[in-house]
Parts: sequence; C-alpha cells; structure tokens
Amino acid sequence: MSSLIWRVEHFDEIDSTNTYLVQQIADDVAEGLVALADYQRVGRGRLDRRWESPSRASLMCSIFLRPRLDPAEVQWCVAAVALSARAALVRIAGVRPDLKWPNDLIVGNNKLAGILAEAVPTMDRLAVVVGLGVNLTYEGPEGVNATCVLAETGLTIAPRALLDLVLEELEARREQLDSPEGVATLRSEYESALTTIGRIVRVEQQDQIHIGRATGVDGAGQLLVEIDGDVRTFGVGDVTHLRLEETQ
Ligand code: BT5
Repeated sequence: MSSLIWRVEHFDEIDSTNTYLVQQIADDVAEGLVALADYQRVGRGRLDRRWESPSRASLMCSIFLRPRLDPAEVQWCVAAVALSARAALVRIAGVRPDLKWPNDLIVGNNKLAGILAEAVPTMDRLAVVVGLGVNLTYEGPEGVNATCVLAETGLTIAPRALLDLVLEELEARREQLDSPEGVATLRSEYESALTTIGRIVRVEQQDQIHIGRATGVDGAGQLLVEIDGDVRTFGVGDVTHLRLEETQ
C-alpha cells in the first residue's frame, strides 16, 4: 500500500484520542490519520474502563485504518498494531513483551500496553480506529499488575520516538490486512507472540466465567479454548492466565 501516508496530529491535552479520531472519520477521510496526546482527560479502555496516565508518561495514540476486512475480523487490526508495538519496543528499548489475547502487551504478568479497537460504520470499507497506550515511565494505577519501559529497561523513551517506530513497523503489517495470504502471515506471527496459547485461562464474559486451555486463534483472530473436550470460540472477553494451582 504505497499510498499510505501517516498524518500525525499532536495534542497537549484531549479527552481521548480514540474518541477524537472516531469523530473525525467520514467517507472522504483517508486512512493514516493518527492522533497523539501528551495527556488524556478521559483515556478509555474496553467497556467503561479507563486508561490512566500522567502527561507524557505513556504513549497515547490512535490510528485510523481502512483494511479490506469484514467487521468480524477487527481483531486482525488489534494484532497488527500489537505486533508493531512489540517490534518497535524491541528496536527502541530492547524489551520484548508477550501478547495476551485479546488486547494486552505484557512483561511477565504485568501489563505494559493496552489496545482499544473501535469499528466505525461508513459507506465504504470497514473503518477502524485502533488506540494504543504504552507505559513509558508510569507503572500503572494502584492495584493493577502493570509495568513500564523505564522499570523494565532503565530507559526513558519519548512518546513520539516510539510512535514513529510503531508506524514504520505497521506499514508492512497494514498491507497484510488486505489479502487472505497477508492475514495468514500475520496470523502466524500473532500466534507465535501470543503467550495465551497453551495456557490454562479463565475467560470472563459479562456474568459468565469459562476455564479451559487456550489452543489457538481462528481465522478471525478469535480465541479457541478447549473446555471439557469441546473447543469453544471467544470473540470478546477478559482473559486471565491461570497457574495450575488456581485451576484446582
Ligand atoms: C485497554 O483496555 O487496555 C485499552 C487501553 C487503550 C488505551 C489507549 S491510549 C490512546 C487511546 N485513546 C483512548 O482513550 N484509549 C486508547 P482494557 O483491557 O479494558 O484495560 C483497562 C484496564 O487496564 C483498567 O480497568 C485498569 O485496570 C488497567 N489500566 C488502566 N490504566 C493502565 C495503565 N496505564 N497501565 C496498565 N494498566 C492500566
């Protein structure tokens, strides 16, 4: 996709880069628009959760993509951004987080980054805003298992420097989103980075809890979990990696 040009809008302060970008999306807006904020008043996680960070202490950005995917395949956008962030973190700081399905980058058991993808209805192809928060010098809110690049490496990284590498890494993966062959390549990179696979997991969905062994992801990036001999497919949910003693 040689026509893809990243256009970064930088804000000292904003409510949420995702909210802003979703509002900007119209049929004539080309993909590649990126919002970057030093501080978010209402940084958002999934459901009604929050992404918290002091000013410039995490990378807070959102990226607008228009891939040739079905709405049910939005998870591949999450995968593309997560893998790009991971590769960028290796290059800039030498830290290689694992991916935790569906939307976290973790080091050990601690969350380093989170992703929030939102599909926007338009007349044209699928439009997706992918928000990325990466802790740089902030170790996350009280009581949350979280970490940051500074704590892991001793390095203080500027948000913009990391963003530029994420976008560079995303160029090739963005192209993969447009063809079944590309998605297959992305899927194998995703499966090898997903530490969830092979683990005993607890999947929480609203009022239901399921426990089983994660065996892989399907063609839409949904998590496959073997529960009592049956393989169940999960498109959404909060996953906890369990230690063996927690399953007994
Ligand atoms: C996420 O949701 O992890 C998605 C985070 C996406 C944030 C980016 S920042 C730029 C863009 N604009 C936005 O408004 N959002 C995106 P979820 O899996 O639901 O996790 C949310 C939970 O993570 C919270 O309930 C807290 O427990 C925890 N949390 C909040 N801030 C954190 C932080 N800085 N580091 C680690 N964990 C955090």
